Amino acid sequence: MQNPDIARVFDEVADLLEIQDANPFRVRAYRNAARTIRDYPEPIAELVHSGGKDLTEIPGIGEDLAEKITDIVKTGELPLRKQLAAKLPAGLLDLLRIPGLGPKRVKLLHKKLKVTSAADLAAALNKGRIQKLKGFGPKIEEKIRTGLGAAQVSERRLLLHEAEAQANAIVAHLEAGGGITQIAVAGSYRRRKESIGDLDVLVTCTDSTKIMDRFVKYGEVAEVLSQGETRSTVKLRGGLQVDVRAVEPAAYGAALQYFTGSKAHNVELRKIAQDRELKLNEYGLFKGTRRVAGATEAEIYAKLGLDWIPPELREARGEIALAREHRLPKLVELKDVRADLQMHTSATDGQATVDEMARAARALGYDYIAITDHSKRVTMTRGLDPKRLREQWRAIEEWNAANRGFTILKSVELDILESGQLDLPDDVLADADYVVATVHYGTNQTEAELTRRLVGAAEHPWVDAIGHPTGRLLGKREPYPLDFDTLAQAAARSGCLLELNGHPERMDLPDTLAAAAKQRGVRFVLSTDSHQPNNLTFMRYAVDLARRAGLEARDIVSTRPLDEFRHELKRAKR
Ligand code: DGT
Ligand code: CA
Ligand code: CA
Ligand code: ZN
Repeated sequence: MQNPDIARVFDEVADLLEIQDANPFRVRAYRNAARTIRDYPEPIAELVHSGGKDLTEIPGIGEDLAEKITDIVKTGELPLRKQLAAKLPAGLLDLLRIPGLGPKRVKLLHKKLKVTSAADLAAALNKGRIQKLKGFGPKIEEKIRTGLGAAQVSERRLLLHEAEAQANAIVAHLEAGGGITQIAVAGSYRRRKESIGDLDVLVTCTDSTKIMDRFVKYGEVAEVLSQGETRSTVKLRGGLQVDVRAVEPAAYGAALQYFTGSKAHNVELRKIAQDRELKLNEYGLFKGTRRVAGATEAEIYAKLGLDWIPPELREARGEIALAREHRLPKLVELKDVRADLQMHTSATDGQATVDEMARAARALGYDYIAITDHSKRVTMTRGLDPKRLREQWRAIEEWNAANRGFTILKSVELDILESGQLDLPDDVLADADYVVATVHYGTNQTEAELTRRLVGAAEHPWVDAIGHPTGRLLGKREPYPLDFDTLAQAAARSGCLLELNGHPERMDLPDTLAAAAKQRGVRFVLSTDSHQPNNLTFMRYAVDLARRAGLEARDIVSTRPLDEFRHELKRAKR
């Protein structure tokens, strides 16, 4: 049982409570618990089994939650979840998986229209009864209609972060059995897409039958879909499907290339092979029946006249032409990153102090960070007014004076209000080192209104960056309507930076938009949007995003030493 599996139980409890009109604070407590568990860097099940560490030492986990976690790990179930679910029709929970439907809307559908299943929902849609409900406009109705079709065919995709926990555990399980010479997780996982359909594992080994036996006996397997000598497929608890294929060493590179994809990239590559009268498949690159390459990816690309292409770029978006012309970008790497420019503390909705966040960031090797607690409009988090913000800044100045060699920037996550005004006055913003502006409210406005708000903020003299620019929450909330190209042009013109937020649920900017913004001349910063020290390692996902967008270190201002970084900010040019 991996952390995401445990977290999912708590998320479901929160959903069930919310549908049943429970106290909002109780709902929030379970949501926070789910987040804490999902983000925890070590497998919690192992802590439970080893009994070494007291779970209540994990920030945000008290006695009650610790007991519940232990129940889930030991029995695979939580009595509370069962009790809550038993009070509702079974089909109701399935509705939560339909895009556009959260607990609040499901509750309304149930109460007002007696909807208890996807079939009921379809019927209500067809009778035009949905759009008459409060909170269900024509846009939502449309989204539900498409979602309802999709929900029946496709299962939920996992966040990269969740898939990574599973992938690491499976690789460790297989390796522990011995006999493996090479192993890789290919597919969208290796391309570092923000969400993953299934895991495609490749191995070379001495005895493939033994590996397949060990694989299907993995403790998290819920169902063995097929088992063969060289290929097996299982479904894990929680629904993730995993394939393992054993290949011969001479074909390992070819298999890795083929199963890394993307499909569109492979199709283009195969055409190039055909043009050279070669044949490319998962067993190798062939001239007639003779294999001319196959052991490594690099030799396959080389034989096709191409530089080796980093997996993150293999989406058939022009990377093959660049590889032919030896013009592939030198993609940014995690070690290039010198700063993390969005994080929260216990002053608002974070779970650690400024000092704890700074020490953890310093331990990761950064030179500087920005503490970006919310501004006052974000009342749910007790956002900071000018007085509290200036108090925090004074404490930060003292911290900086006492700690040489690492700098905390005085900053704020500044809310861009519904009116387009900013949430704090200019005299306060002028005293910050760095200001990142974001939209949290009024996201039901029109595209024109939202674009005007964001462009206005990007052009404001004291706004250095726009944070999580599209507002999407993966699998939960669609991006708000926005003319992104207009924002990108405004950002490029004014020198406003755009944030690549690597929080696994955000991954915002999306890779394609970041690539487009680069074309417009925009520069970027990377952040984790951390709410506790453990989240700081999410930086690797911000780097994944940047790499998928084809960004180099020079496109990202937070790869510079602090004095250069300050110099590059819009406020330095006044
Ligand atoms: P996912 O699992 O939906 O997140 O996405 P992928 O990219 O991992 O796709 P998946 O698991 O269906 O297949 C893994 C790779 O195998 C895919 O990226 C490319 C390769 N592949 C699968 N089917 C085909 C195919 O029909 N033609 C070609 N050329 N390649 C394929
Ligand atoms: Ca896959
Ligand atoms: Ca697959
Ligand atoms: Zn935010």
